Amino acid sequence: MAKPIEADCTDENLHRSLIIEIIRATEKAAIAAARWRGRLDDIAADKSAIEAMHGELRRVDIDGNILIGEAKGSAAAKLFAGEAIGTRQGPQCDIALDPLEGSTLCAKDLHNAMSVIAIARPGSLLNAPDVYMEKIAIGPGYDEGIISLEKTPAENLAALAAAKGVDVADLNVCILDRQRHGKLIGEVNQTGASIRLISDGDLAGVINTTNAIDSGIDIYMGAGGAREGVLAACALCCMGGQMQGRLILDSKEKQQQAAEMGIDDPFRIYNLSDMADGDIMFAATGVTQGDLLAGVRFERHRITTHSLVMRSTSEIIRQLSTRHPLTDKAN
Ligand code: VTB
Repeated sequence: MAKPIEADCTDENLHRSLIIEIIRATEKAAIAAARWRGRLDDIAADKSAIEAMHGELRRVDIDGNILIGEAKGSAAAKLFAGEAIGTRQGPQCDIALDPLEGSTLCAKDLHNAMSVIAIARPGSLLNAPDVYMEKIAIGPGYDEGIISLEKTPAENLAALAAAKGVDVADLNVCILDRQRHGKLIGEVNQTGASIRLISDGDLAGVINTTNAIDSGIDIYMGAGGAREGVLAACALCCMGGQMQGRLILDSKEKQQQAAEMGIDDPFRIYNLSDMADGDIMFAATGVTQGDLLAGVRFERHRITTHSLVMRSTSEIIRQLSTRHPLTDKAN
């Protein structure tokens, strides 16, 4: 007989069956969001995704704490950081989630909107405040430490080009298209590297570095949301790669908020393992079409979703295509 989830968890490890539980939640959220694809209403898309993910997660046998979640007062007052989730009948875990990463992408039906959840043992994820984070990331297969937030963009690109055995001009750098990145974009442009400017969705930007051949992205640089930073770290923990992050705490209020969350050095550079460590499970389902994941497909008799589900301890990465009936049935 199968052991109950709690009995098969150790202090370090989650039960592997939780993988299927979290993927159900990203699939449901992605389908709900996809109904709003291209309808120019990011708030409605977000709200639908939140409701759908909440409906699934509350049924899971975990004693879950949402560490990285929706901002309080956001589209639906659910899935916010600090909320307890699950039946409370199972193991304790910390959860990082974004029911709809890239709500503007979804509203405009642009590439790479996705629904995401990461789950970990308590205390193994960075409790990041709702601020920006400066990020740099590359995929797996390079010597540790070849990129660093302490180096200039030109130094980082020269190191990566040398490690790949190519010219800097052969590298492609993914950066969020924002005014705050004017200096960074100028410096990267000066090196001769090409730039993929994205309008939103820097979680996909980081994840895409793990598959440079298909995505064309060699490195991610720039400042995006800190919560997307922690989710990206969870993904790289499972897929391999390197990442550093530094919170941008540029006001007394933000430093105070961070201090209350246990962050005493506002300038600290976090390595991957400082942001996500141990047994991490990560699931993502595509909402719109993406480089890594296809978007939700609505057909006459069914709905098809495409997901990625992985676990750091097993290093197994599954790509899952799921057919759903058009109307909800008991599952
Ligand atoms: C960032 C980025 C996200 O929104 O949070 C961005 O990390 C918000 O940045 O992937 P701005 O305040 O500059 O718009 C996303 O692009 C989408 O949620």
